[in-house]
Amino acid sequence: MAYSEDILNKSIDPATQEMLARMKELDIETIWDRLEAMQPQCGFGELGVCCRNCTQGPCRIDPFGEGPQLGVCGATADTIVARNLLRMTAAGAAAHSDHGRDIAHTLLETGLGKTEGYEIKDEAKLMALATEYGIETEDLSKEKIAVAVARVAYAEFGAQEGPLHFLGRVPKVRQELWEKLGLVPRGIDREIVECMHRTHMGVDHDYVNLTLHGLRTSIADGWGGSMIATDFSDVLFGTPKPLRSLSNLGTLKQDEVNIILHGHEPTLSEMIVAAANDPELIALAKKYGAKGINLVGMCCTGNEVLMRQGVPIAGNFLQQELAIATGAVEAMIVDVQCIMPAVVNVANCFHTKIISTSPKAKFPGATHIEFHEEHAYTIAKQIVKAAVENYRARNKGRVHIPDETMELMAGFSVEAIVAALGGSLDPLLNAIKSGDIKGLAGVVGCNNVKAKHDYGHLRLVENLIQDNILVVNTGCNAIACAKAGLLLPGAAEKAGDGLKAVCKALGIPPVLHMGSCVDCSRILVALAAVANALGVDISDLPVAGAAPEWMSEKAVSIGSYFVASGVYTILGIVPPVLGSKALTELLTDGAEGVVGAKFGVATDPDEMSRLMIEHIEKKRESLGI
Ligand code: SF4
Ligand code: MSK
Repeated sequence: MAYSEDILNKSIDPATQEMLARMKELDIETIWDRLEAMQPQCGFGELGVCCRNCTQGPCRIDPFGEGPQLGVCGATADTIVARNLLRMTAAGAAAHSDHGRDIAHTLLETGLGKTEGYEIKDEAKLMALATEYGIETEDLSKEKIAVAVARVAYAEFGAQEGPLHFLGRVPKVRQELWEKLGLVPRGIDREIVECMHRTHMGVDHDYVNLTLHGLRTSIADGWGGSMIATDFSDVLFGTPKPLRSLSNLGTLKQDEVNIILHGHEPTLSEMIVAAANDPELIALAKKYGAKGINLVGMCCTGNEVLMRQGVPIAGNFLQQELAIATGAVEAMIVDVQCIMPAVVNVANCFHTKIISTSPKAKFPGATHIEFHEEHAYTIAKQIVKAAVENYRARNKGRVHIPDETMELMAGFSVEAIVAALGGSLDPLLNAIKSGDIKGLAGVVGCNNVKAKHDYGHLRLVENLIQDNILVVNTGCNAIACAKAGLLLPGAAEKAGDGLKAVCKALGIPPVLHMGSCVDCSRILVALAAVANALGVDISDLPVAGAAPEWMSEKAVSIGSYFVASGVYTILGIVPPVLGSKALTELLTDGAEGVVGAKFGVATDPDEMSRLMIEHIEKKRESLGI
């Protein structure tokens, strides 16, 4: 089908193009329409030079040097931009870490026997965590060990002194560097609170000092809250292993009850998966004329249930409204993060129910069925039942599902990668040393309506694999790659000869899906393992990171902890820092002399891959390989 230039400029994904045309035809507003209506967006905000941290403002610095150069209190552009960035880091780290805390809570309650439907699925990982935490496990049941482990993790959030336990996973030389720089986080919550304190009116005005605290806070996220989220989810729901599934909007079914799981946390979604298989509910669906119950995921809750249960993934961030506009969705179940309030407006044009479930995230106009672990399965059944009953309200004449699906292989936890390598990292290290694999790239992050949907993700990843760089990914990048077929072993045909041969020998794709946003922590663990095996720091490795289409504050924290950990990281969307030349220079240049890595910014994915490849080649040269 030929679409207008306007639609082709919005997305390169055929299912998205089709639904954009459909929504135009139905006159339903999308995020792209709202972006257009929002023009021109505030230039001060884009540069990061506006401050409303006290009521003497709002203040903004004139970027052209003609108007005010100081806020009412005397704050400079450097102070204001650095404070704003630190608040973004704090919000991102808080989102990830609060998610981690919730998973620790579920493990605690499960160990205490207070939850319904949960069990400890990966006992080996629980035991490994207990050892890492120094917990004596002899003669203890796995439930008692779970309680002890969860209590140690709980304490990590409120600790007043560091280091966090998982910092023991960081290469020694980097631990020492962080110690020297004062970057070792104390408690996770403490660092986030301190961000808010420092950015309060009249506290920290030194952009370098503010930025260093941003790095420390991000470390508390990556090596703290996010890592707890990942590891504890693995204990409760199982550590992912390679599996096959499907992606894109064509995973919605004409003749079944369609339920979309959207958001970030696996606690509820895992129970919904179980409830959707309940014979009683399937029988009810059949009674109403549906052939069954079809669960699909979206964004990172989707990634969580894809990685562990093989639940198909319907799309990434920019597809949430479009999925509802298929008219085939009985319920979109949402928890926290990346859920646009506008989904309620689109749902109002159809029979779809938006069911919010978290006490932390309510959506005006949605149905709220609050989720609590103590009655997890009962509530999950109630939610699925509401969706099934809503099938009767579906207007079959308005159903329009794009016929787009793509197979994928996901489930590459660090453990799964090591297993695919035959039980040790050696084959990977040898391939890196021989040059068959030039290096590793972590490509992560969101979609952003300001960038052509999925284009930056795919172009960058294709360029990298062509140049024999093995890509690991998470979040919405992984979903973009899934839809384009890059998560299949057959995608090795698109890779350079060296990487192609390695992938074929191991039967793996050249792009390995490692999970949701919090699972960027898996990438950190993998990098630490490679660095330790080579006896070097992470900053010495031929690796680079990128977030081609990022939009969320979580991405600021992720980018920061990658840089703090020694990974050169390129952003495809310019962060709001250009209003401070000094801070921009610190992030994109000076940081390298401090933590051995820096940020890059490139809005063109070809430029982005060029910079990453150049960096990887430079590191190979320094390592003498
Ligand atoms: Fe203006 Fe200073 Fe108040 Fe910010 S803290 S709003 S720069 S007076
Ligand atoms: S869902 S944070 S849009 S990756 Fe994790 Fe996607 Fe970004 Fe949300």
